[in-house]
Amino acid sequence: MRITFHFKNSPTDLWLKDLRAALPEADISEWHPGAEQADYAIVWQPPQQLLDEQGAQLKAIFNLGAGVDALLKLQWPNHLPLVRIDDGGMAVQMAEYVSHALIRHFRELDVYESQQRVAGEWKPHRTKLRSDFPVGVMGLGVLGERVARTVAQFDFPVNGWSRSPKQIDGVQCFHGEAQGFKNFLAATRVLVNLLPLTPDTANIINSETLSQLQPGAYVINVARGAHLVEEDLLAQIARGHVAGATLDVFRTEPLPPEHAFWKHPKITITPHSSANTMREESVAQIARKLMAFDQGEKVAGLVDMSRGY
Ligand code: NDP
Ligand code: OXD
Repeated sequence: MRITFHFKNSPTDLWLKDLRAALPEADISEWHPGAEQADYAIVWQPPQQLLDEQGAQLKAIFNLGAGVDALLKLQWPNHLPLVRIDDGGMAVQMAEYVSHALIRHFRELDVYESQQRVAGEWKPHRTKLRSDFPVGVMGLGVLGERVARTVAQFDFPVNGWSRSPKQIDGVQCFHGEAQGFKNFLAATRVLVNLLPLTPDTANIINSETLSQLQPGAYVINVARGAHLVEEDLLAQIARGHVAGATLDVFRTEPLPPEHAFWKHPKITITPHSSANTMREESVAQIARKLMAFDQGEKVAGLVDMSRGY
C-alpha cells in the first residue's frame, strides 16, 4: 500500500517517522508535484494540485484535523471518501480552553490582572451568580458535547444546539433552525461556537443572533473565523449588549497586524491554538482507521459530503 503525506507549513519528519512505525507494511512518503500515485493520502490543507494529480485513483483521504472546510473548498472527486480526526486529544484541550475563558470572564480574573498590572490596586469585586451566566454551546459533536459536559460540572446552566435532537445529562438541548435556534439564543448569555464551517453555518454569529443573546453576552469562538461577522461583534460590544469575546479563530489567519481585535480591551485572542492536533494520538487513530477502511470496515469520522461535516 502506498501513502502520500502532506502537512501545510509544518515540519514533516516526525510525522513520517511515526506513521511509518504505525503502518510498517506501507510505503509512506511526502507528496510533491508529480509524485508516484498513492492508494491513500494523509493531509492537512493540501493544495488542489494534490487532488488533481492523485484524487481520481485514491481510495480515501485522511484529514489531520477535525474540521474539513479547507478540503471541501477544493474541487473534490465525487467518489473520494474523506475521513477526519475525531477527538484525537483535542476534546480535553477544548474543554480546558473554553472553561478557562468562561471562568476568567465570570470571575473577572482579567479585571484583577489589569488591577494588579496597571494600578497595583487591591479591590475585591462582588461574586456574581452563575445562574445569571447560562452558557450555550453551538455544535454538540465530539468537541461540543465534551465542552458542554465539562462546563456543566462547574454548575453553570448549560444549553446546547445541534442539527439533530440530543440528550445530554446536565445540558438543555435545542435543535434545528428557526424556533429551536431562537429559543437556544434567548436562553444563553455566554455563547460558545463549536460548529463545523458549512454553507449553513457561515456568518452565523452576526448582529441578529448576537442581539438575541441575553444582555451582557460573551462570545467564545473556537470553531472557524468565518462563523463570525467581525464588524457585528465590534458593533454589539460598542453598544454594550456584548461584554466581550475570547476568539481563537479568524477570517484571516494569522490575524493581520492592523486588525482592530489586537488592541481591543474587551477581546482576548489566541492564535488558532485552542485544541491542537496531537501527533501521537492522531497517528494511532489514522493508522487504525486506515487499516479498518482498507479491509472494508466502517470507520468513525467519515465525512458526509452532502452535509459538509
Ligand atoms: P462534529 O462533526 O463532531 O460536530 C459538529 C456538531 O455541529 C454536531 O453536533 C452537528 O449536529 C452540529 N451542526 C452542524 N451543522 C449544524 C447546523 N446547520 N445547525 C445546527 N447544528 C449543526 O465536529 P467536532 O466537534 O469534531 O468539531 C467541530 C469544529 O471545531 C470543527 O469542524 C472545526 O472547525 C473546529 N475545531 C477547531 C479547532 C481549533 O483549534 N480552534 C480544533 C478542532 C476543531 P448533529 O450532531 O445533529 O449532526
Ligand atoms: C481542526 C483545527 O479542525 O485544528 O482540527 O482547527
